[in-house]
Amino acid sequence: DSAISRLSNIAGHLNPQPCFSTSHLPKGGNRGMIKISTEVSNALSRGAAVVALESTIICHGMPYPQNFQTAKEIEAIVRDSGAIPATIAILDGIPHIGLKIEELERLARTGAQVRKTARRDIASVVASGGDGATTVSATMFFASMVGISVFVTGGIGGVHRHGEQTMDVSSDLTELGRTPVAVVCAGAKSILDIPRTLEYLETQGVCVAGYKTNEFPAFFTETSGCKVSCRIDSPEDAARLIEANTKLNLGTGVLIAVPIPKEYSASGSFVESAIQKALTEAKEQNIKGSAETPFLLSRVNELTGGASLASNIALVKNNATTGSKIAVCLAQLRG
Ligand code: PSU
Ligand code: MN
Repeated sequence: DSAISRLSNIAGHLNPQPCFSTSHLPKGGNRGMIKISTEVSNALSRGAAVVALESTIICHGMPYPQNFQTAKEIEAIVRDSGAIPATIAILDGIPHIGLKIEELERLARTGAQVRKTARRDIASVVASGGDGATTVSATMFFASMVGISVFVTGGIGGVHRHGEQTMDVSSDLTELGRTPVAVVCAGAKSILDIPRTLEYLETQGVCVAGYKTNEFPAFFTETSGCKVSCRIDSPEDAARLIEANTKLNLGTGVLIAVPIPKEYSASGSFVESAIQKALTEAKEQNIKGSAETPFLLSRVNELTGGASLASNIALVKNNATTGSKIAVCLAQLRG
């Protein structure tokens, strides 16, 4: 299959960018297989704006059919903003960068049956030849591998509440500490311990930038009571920040936190009470580890009567608009 290129040949399709390096991959031999869609591959070789998108949000973050509808709309928003969308997932054991509509639909329909794939799961999903829905950590890994600098999602994982006892800290945070991709999100949900999440990001050396805000947003709400480490006020500001991070070879990701649009921000106490109830249920039912986030997301959605799903969809669309503008500015800056 000519569309499937050996990893060692990918570099030939790409415009060499300072951030793109395969040096972290094993040298020689079979470096594994990866499939980059023609559209994404062409965009990367032209140095055009490309926006990575994750697939856990499709399979584990939203129910069908809203997940399929939203995935299509997000790709359309990215295109309308002048960038090329690259949804990332593992299909039949092959990491895919850029999906066909049938592939998106297959993931959306199969939903939670698709294995949630964080960094630790990548090798096992590939080795077993199965399907994997990539989380923020796994999506960053593949985006960086092929030279995509901007990745749009809804919310990142973080330090879970009581994480100081359970040590349940999302690998999204360590990935941000080791992989130079800018992640555009609406902050972290208050199902997490937001102050400790930000402390951990500081430890990992991750720049957390507030987009037109000094406060780290809490996904459903614009504020969390926690300050960001820097503020940016335009896509140009964001592009300059990402480029500085790249040129300095810091090696870390950049987290760009965009508050949910005012008209969709759910009243804090409404969502908060649903979160408390979901957390209690998770504890009672002994739901832990990688099952916890999907459980809490779907319970909060049920308990808020779908209001949280509507807010979730609205904020991802808003992030797609902002993230695409950032990717376009970055491509211009890199000329
Ligand atoms: N938070 C959300 N929506 C999501 C996720 C997190 O508001 O869909 C998903 C993302 O894919 C994220 C992952 O990377 O959950 C984190 O899972 P964990 O907490 O198990 O690391
Ligand atoms: Mn976890």
